[in-house]
This record gives sequence, structure tokens and C-alpha cells, in this order.
Amino acid sequence: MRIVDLRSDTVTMPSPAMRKAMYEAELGDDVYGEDPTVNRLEELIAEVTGKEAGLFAVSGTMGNLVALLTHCGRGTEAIMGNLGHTFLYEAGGVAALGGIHTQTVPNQPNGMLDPADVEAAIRADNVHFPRTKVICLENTQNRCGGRVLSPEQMATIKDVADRHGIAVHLDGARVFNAAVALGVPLSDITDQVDTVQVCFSKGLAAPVGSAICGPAEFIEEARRSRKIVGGGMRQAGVLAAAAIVGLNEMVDRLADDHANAKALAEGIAKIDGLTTDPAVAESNIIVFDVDSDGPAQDVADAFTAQGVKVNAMGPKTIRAVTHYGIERDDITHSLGVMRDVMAAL
Ligand code: TLP
Repeated sequence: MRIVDLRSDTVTMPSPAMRKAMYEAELGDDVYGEDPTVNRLEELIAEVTGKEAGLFAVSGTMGNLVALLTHCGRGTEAIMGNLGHTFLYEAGGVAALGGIHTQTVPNQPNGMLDPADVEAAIRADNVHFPRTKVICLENTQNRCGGRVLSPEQMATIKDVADRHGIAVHLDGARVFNAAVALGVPLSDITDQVDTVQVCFSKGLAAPVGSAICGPAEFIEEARRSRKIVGGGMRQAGVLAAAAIVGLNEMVDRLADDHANAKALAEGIAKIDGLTTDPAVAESNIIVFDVDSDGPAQDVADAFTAQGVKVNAMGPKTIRAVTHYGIERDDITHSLGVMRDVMAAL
């Protein structure tokens, strides 16, 4: 059976150029700072994000955790979206390992946090309250459907944070998608935050890895936090080599993923029993609703049984993600399968 895997861009396989780079990578022990390929990646990603320094991490989850461990002390607070990945999908790591209290504010349908909500959530200096240390944004915003935050929108949050002497951290797992969707240099986005976590293992198709970028002093501290959580890797250049290829060769092609997602959304909008708004398909993630009582899981299972793999995200909601390895013909095929399945349900 023909399989089209739209569950996530995490399912991407490394490109032939990545495998070659991994094979040929110059290596050393990165805990001694001696892996030349990791060092090159960290310099490169710091430059691309416009930050002083970068730090390689195992995953996006580890990158966000290490960044928050570094920003916050035990018993302090991080403000984040109620649909943020760090709040929903990171196993409560900041609380479990960092003793960090989270306070959520609602994500708006466009993925943003309302600056007034954020300002109201910041704690006063009072013995009863935890101290607010950091505000977390996510761009693109996954759960809201890959919504893209503009630098201007992000600046409204930075402005609140600056007035209160609080840092802003960006979960930029898909920030390259945001930059490509907006047609701006990545640094236009990352200039709006103090620290950022970027993933190489999603749209950029590297097999493993993320980076945290920020001020040099912050990154030195983060190196220690990364060690605490067991993220000090040794000959990690085999992984960094693929990430470098991702940065150099895989960013521009994200525009194809976005066009494919748009085509998928437009097709789904025409299928009886499914609803989505193609106008909000801004990057490589689309969410669509099942009109019947669902549950969405049954519909997702029925698509999957016919080879089109998608994830149910809620009782009535399904997510599909385009990525390296998915061509326009896969979209046409998937739409045909979805149409047939819905007609038979
Ligand atoms: N997201 C995964 C799942 O965990 C939901 C996916 O398939 O989308 N930040 C954001 C915004 C993410 O979407 C993800 C992964 C992460 C962080 C975590 O990255 P990893 O999987 O590398 O730990």
C-alpha cells in the first residue's frame, strides 16, 4: 500500500547529503569543547539567529527545558500559552526537574498571546507570589495550526517583558518555517526574544538535534544545565554534521512544504464531512475538523488504514503536516483517499 506519512515533520529521513556529511564528519569530545563539527554548528546557528552564542541539544524538548532551567530558579514562574508545546507536550519537565511554576495565558487562534493577558499574569513583588522570570512564545505555533507570528506581533510581548525586566524565550522548533512564510531573515524574528530554541530535526530534516541561542553568558550557564540533564554528548559531530546540511540546504525548500499544505487545506475544505479554513494554512501544519460527532481518532484511524497517516489532536480535530519527502502528487493521492474514506463512513 502507498503510505503518505503526514503525522509530523519529525518523521523526515536525513537527505543523502546529510548521510554523507555524517559519515565524513570531523569529530572530537564535545564535553571538552573539542568537536569541530559541533563547534561549527554552534557558531553558524548563533550567526543565523543573530545571537552571541549557540548550544547543541539533543531535542527540542531538551532545548526548551535547558533554556528554562537557565532562566528560572526553583520556585520561580514561567508564563506560557495554554496551547504551547512546553505546557502541553514536554511531560511537565520544567516542573518535574526545575521546580518551575508555570502560569498559562490563552493562545489566541492566530497563535499569539495577548500582551494584556501577559502583563496581567506577571506577578507583583509580594511575599505570597513566585517571581516571574520568563515569558515563552512559540513560532510557528503548532497546536494553533502552524500559525506564524510576525516580528511586530512578537515585539508587543518583548515590550511588556522589557518594562518588567523579564526575559522572553522562543520555542522556535519551526521558526525557519515562520521566516520562510514571512519572507524575512530569521534574525528579524529572533531579535524579538532573548533566547531561542530551534529544531534541526523537523522541517530541516536532520535526524536529531536542536540548538539554544542567546547571550554568551546565558549559553555558558545553559551548558551546565544541559550537563545536569545528561545532554553533554561526546562525538556529537556525527549529528551536528547533518544539522549543518539542514541549515545550508533545507531552509529554502520549506516554501514547497507550505504550498503543499495550502493545497491540502484547499482540497480538504471541499470534502464533505471535513472543515478547515485554507486562509489560515500559513506554514506546513494544517488542522481540520471532523463535522460529525467524530471522534476524530476514528477518522484518523480510517485514513491511516488506507495509508494516509495523520494524528488526531482533539475530540474533533486532526492535524496533517507536510515535509521533506512529501511531494505534490502525495497531496493529490491523500485527498483522494480522504474523499473515499469520508464517503464510505
Ligand atoms: N512536536 C511534536 C510532538 O511533540 C507534538 C510534533 O510532532 O509536532 N516545540 C514544538 C513547537 C514542537 O512541535 C516540538 C515537537 C517540540 C518543541 C519538541 O521537539 P522534540 O520532539 O525534538 O523534543
